[in-house]
Amino acid sequence: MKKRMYSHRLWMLPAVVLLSVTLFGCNGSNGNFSANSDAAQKVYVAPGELDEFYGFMSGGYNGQLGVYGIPSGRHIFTVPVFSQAAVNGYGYSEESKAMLNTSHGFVPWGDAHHPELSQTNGETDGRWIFINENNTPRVARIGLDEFKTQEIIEIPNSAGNHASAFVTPNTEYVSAATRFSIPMDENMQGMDVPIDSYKDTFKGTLSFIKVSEEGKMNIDFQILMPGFDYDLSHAGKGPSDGWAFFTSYNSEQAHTLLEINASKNDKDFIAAINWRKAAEYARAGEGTMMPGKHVRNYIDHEEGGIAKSETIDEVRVLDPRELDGIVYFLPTPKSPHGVDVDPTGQYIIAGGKLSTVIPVHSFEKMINAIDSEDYEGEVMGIPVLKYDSILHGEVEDPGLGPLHTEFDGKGFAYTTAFISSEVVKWDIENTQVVDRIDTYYSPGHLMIPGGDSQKPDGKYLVALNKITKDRYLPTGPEMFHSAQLIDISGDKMQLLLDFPTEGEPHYAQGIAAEKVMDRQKRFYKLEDNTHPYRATSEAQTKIERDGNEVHVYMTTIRSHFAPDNIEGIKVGDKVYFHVTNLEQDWDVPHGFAIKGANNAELLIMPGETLTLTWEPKEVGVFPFYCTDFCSALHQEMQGYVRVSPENSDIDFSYGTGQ
Ligand code: RUQ
Ligand code: CUA
Repeated sequence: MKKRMYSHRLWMLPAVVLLSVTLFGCNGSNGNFSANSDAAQKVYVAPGELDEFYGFMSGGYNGQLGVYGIPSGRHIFTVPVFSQAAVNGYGYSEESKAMLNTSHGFVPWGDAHHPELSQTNGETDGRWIFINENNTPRVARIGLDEFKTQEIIEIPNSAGNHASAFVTPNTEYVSAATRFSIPMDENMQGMDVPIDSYKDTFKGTLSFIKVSEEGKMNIDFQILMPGFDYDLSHAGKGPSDGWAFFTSYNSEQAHTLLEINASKNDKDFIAAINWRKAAEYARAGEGTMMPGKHVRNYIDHEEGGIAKSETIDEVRVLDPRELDGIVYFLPTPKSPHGVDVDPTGQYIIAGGKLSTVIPVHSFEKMINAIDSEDYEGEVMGIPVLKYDSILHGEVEDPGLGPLHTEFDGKGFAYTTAFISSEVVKWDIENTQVVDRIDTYYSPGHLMIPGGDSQKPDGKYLVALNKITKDRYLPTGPEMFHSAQLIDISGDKMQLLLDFPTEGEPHYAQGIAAEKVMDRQKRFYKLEDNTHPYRATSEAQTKIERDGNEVHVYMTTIRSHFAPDNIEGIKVGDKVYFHVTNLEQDWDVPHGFAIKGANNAELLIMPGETLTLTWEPKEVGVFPFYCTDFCSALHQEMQGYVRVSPENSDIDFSYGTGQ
């Protein structure tokens, strides 16, 4: 736990501040609401009833996306995204393996931070949810019709893809940014540089991924940036639509001991990007095509349902030294972390992290300052605006360590204060704090359904706490993180519920359940199954040999496999079990597992075909069975494969042995 704290957030806070975590962390009351039946009523979703909202929480270092019911806090599902998932064979099955391909080869794990729902006209629309991978820079798109990862694109010229994946109000773009700057030059040849040449050779990039109508992603352009660390982002909306804002820290350009060396400047910057203008430059062929090898993986059930990978070698890079008007720096106190744009699109709010105030920039003032060239200097050709000219106001006494802000759509902002463990509610217009509530403990992000869109549902807030300590039964040194549900419908915030979360949720998103439920796919239609190894009836089941490769076309339906007796397999064969689930009823998946397989089970949805590879190494008879309790005769769903010596000449025989 401690290790995690240091590595994620506390690492840049001075020791004095560290102390205060303990002080503030144990402030007597622990928010025990067990006696509060009012709170209990508000979160009680009676058996058989459904939650009002879906909550999507990043899994952090588990690389997945957690799906929760709000207000009940019930964990409903985990969508595998960047990590292999033994639970259903994602990343193990032949169909899904390619989803984890990268320019570094197959990467079975990822660090997922920021989920972001697609939007139409500034409102969440329930089509997709995007999420970033921090370690091996990638962005994934999950289809909310099937709750499956449908596409993953790698981000080249990036390291630590943290300020990602944030959408523009019509999902024209998903943006991303490198957290760690890296050595860069025109042809990316001189990458073998001394680390202490950082200031001269290291650069940052911001990436804009174009999203097509069907959701397909491609990197439209990158913007070359000074070698700072880029931390978080959000797109403008309403009047500020067409802009995106990225926080940066380490404007000192330190490359060692950042906790000291990157905390020297009084102000770092928010980079304001005129993405619409940049997109015009890109369309006009401006900028240069630079080496930028990256892999794009996608899976489409209408196209066989097998993930495909393609490698793209180049990327368009726009240089603000050559192209005017695409980047401006907004000075912002002290290593800002979060940056959030209020629902009116007029205010840009930074998380002060080490600052004692929350700075609120005015978009209108920013535009005026740009128009009148009211600059205080420039960095790498990027004009730096004057803090005082663009400031709407500063929130005084916002709690210690303000990180992230969300909005209720009623003129209020809610900011997490990591060090003082609280959520602070303030009035955006006059920047006055109006309410505060303790959280247990140390909240990072927070989430209000639709809270970063133009139409928040200002009913609930979820604080995503980094430190759980005493909230749950202890489970050894390892503890899961904790979410806390807070009622924000009235003037005073009210803590309703604690629930544990999996991995480390960074950001989260919420959406009214009906926006998603109406689009649900319940099963795959067998007649639409275009998988090349499908068997859409038992009559189509067969086995084919091609050298030592054996393809078993298998079906499954309550309560048997066809074939369920297979002979003629030999040691040294590579056996592909292509299992089609013939069911056309919602909610009847079948599983498939075989003894000694070096991967995972398959969990096959109705109408779907999935493939498990098995390489028998010894002679014998090996059972396989259904892993998902599918009917009263589930336990009867089993079969045998006979494996003969490598040099035997046993003919194939297979069937249900009737
Ligand atoms: S982070 S606690 Cu988004 Cu990865 Cu702020
Ligand atoms: Cu099919 Cu159990």
